[in-house]
Amino acid sequence: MARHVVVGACPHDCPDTCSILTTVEDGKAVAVRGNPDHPFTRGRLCVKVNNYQDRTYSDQRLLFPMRRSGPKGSGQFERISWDEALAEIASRWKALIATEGPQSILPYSYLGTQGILNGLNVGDPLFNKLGATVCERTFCDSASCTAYMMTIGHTPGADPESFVHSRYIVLWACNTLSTNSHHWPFIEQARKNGAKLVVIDPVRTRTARLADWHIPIRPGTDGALALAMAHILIRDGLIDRDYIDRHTLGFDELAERVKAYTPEFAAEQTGIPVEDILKLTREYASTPPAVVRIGVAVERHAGGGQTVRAIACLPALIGAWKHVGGGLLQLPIWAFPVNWPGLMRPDLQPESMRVINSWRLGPALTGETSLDPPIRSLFVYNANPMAMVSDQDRIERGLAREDLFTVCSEHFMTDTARFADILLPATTQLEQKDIMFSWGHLYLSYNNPAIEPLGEAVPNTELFRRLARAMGIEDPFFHRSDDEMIEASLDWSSPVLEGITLEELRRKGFMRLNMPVADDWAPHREGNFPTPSGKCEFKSSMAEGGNFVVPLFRQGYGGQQAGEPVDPLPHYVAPNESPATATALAQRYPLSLISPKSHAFLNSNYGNLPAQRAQAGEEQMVLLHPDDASARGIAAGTPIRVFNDRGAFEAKATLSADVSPGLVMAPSGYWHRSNRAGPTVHALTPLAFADLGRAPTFSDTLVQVVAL
Ligand SMILES: Nc1nc2c(c(=O)[nH]1)N[C@H]1C(S)=C(S)[C@@H](COP(=O)(O)OP(=O)(O)OC[C@H]3O[C@@H](n4cnc5c(=O)[nH]c(N)nc54)[C@H](O)[C@@H]3O)O[C@H]1N2
Ligand SMILES: Nc1nc2c(c(=O)[nH]1)N[C@H]1C(S)=C(S)[C@@H](COP(=O)(O)OP(=O)(O)OC[C@H]3O[C@@H](n4cnc5c(=O)[nH]c(N)nc54)[C@H](O)[C@@H]3O)O[C@H]1N2
Ligand code: SF4
Ligand SMILES: [Mo]
Repeated sequence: MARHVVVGACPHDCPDTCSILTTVEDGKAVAVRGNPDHPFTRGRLCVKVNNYQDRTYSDQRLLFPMRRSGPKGSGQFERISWDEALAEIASRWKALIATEGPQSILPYSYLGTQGILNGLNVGDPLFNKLGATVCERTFCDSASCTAYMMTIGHTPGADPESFVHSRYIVLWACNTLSTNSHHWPFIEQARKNGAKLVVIDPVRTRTARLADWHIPIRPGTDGALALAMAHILIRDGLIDRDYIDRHTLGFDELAERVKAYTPEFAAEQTGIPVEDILKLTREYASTPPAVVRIGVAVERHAGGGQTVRAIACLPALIGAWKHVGGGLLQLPIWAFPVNWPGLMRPDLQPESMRVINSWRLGPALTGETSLDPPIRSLFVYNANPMAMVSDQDRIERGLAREDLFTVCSEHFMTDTARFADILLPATTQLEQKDIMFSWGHLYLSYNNPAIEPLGEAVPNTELFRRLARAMGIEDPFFHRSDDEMIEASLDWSSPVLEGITLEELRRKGFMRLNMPVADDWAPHREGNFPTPSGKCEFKSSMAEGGNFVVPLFRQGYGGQQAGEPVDPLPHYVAPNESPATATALAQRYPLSLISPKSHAFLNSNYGNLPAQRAQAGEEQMVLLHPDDASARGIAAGTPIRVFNDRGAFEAKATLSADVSPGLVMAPSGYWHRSNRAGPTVHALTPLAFADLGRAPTFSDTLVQVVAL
């Protein structure tokens, strides 16, 4: 029996980007395990991925191109050849381009796979070349990143491995044990050395349960807490005046601004007692090295951007950046010298480019956003909007349109794929080649394919080569091999790639960027922030012009609209929908609904697979406080209906004091077919954007719950 081990990397949109060893026997992948040599993976994969071969070999896999044979959304398809599929797509698109113009085509994608080749940008050059509508992908972290850039620039921030040196660790809206679990050993190591772990989260999550101090907070009010912390630090002289003088901009204005944000104000907004706000601030200032790790969840509210602005000011105020293991960790992705323009090819976009935001898919498809030309063809890959995007009812009505030609490239018949006219089979990570950045550590990874593609599945790179050919595009750029694309995917002249060769990377599967070792590296000890001033900008010079586009967050990825005025100083923006801010609405819908990540699903991935469903619970559950449940006659395990004016979904009640009264929590990722009545949480969430980066506000949602 021929048996060998192939080194690869996890494809998922997850900060950990684990190094995976796949055992292959006679051409078949029989097991995957975490690479013990990878300093972050440390030999362990999570519950989502530790049976990844079952995803690859699942009998639910789409392995051949198919054409719809029943009504839209019926899930009835018949097998066709790739030639037939490509010919049909090309003829429909050519006709649309000739009659209605290329903007009648909308590509729709995100990070189904995170590989630099097959991920975010793989379709951009083709759709730009065609002149299609550009989909602005602000699914995740765009408010946060815009705020972060405005304050400290595109720095990787504190090295996640340097947390072992921290003495005070704040996990702010981050459920590390579920969503970033390979960071946990570093935090535990710090705790063995005496560090204190604080978790700020409305829910007593599995991470919060293990913390030294869990601070429950009302959703969407973190900005008030951070601004009050700045207020206390300045008022009580807990700041590092020397660091502020040398390495920050706009301190006097910030000091003036935060005068209004008293601990009493913050207590009223957040529900955290004044004493706790004082204690948190004093401990944070007096226990160096102090570090904050912010999760993405903090941005999903009206004030998501300003919240991150305020939090990003705190480390500079106390000089936390001076210490190894101090500062702020958001997304170290900025360390990777990815050749974004080479991947996206914005130069191919026509001047008259039209942009539609990914969160506005529903109204764009139904025609409620008036569009000329209307969207006549939708091409979905690496995304599952029916499960993950607000305004589910409109998305479904849009997808059901008879005059919409929908193509979907997928592993599985997702809630979105069911509505396709043409379905195209995509390879999984075991069947494709890629090179990977990480947004949770500083190792570049290489994914060697472990097995041949199953059936007629193709990697996204090959999909777009085929589509380009079918559309008559002969430019060699569109026909580069995967190896040629890998060569061009990074800026190899960057100092952080010094000493890294593709050959070695391919062999080892991962290499740390050429950056100082975590153990004696404080990246901003001497300032050197990659902002226009080189300082931490309490008062943002990017905002002052009211005209900035954050690098990477250009059209096509998402970000602040050039020209939109932004207050240069951080300030508090209360949630759009909360019992305190929407009092009339709260009469009818008194409960706040949040829908964070499920422990066993990766966004909506694995929502159809048995092992992960067994772990997550077969059916959507909703966590309710026992007082809220008994007031509604709801017992544990009872079927319930969660609703507001926008829609409703059904679920099973789980009663627990892990949520405060007034809060309900529904883990995201469940598919329609596993829900009792079809719709999922996004039937209820709003379309409003947050204050920066056109991020979603789906956690600003008021609902009512009744027993069924
Ligand atoms: N298991 C698992 N891991 C994942 C994913 C997954 O789906 N499943 N998805 C990946 C992706 S795409 C991302 S972006 C990351 C996200 O990683 P995280 O940011 O950790 O994700 P969430 O679980 O959405 O939110 C974290 C915590 O924030 C809390 N929270 C919600 N609203 C607020 C608020 O207003 N204030 C505060 N302080 N806390 C709040 C939630 O209760 C939750 O416990 O995870 C990645 N990893
Ligand atoms: N309620 C709620 N909504 C949320 C969130 C939340 O926490 N709660 N999180 C938000 C965030 S942070 C994010 S990042 C987005 C995620 O939104 P999406 O990226 O749309 O979510 P996924 O479920 O990861 O969908 C990716 C799809 O790509 C497919 N896929 C995987 N690999 C490949 C491939 O190689 N080729 C092709 N063609 N397809 C592939 C998968 O099978 C999957 O169906 O959702 C956002 N929406
Ligand atoms: S999903 Fe995240 S934690 Fe799980 S194996 Fe992949 S990278 Fe690692
Ligand atoms: Mo995300």
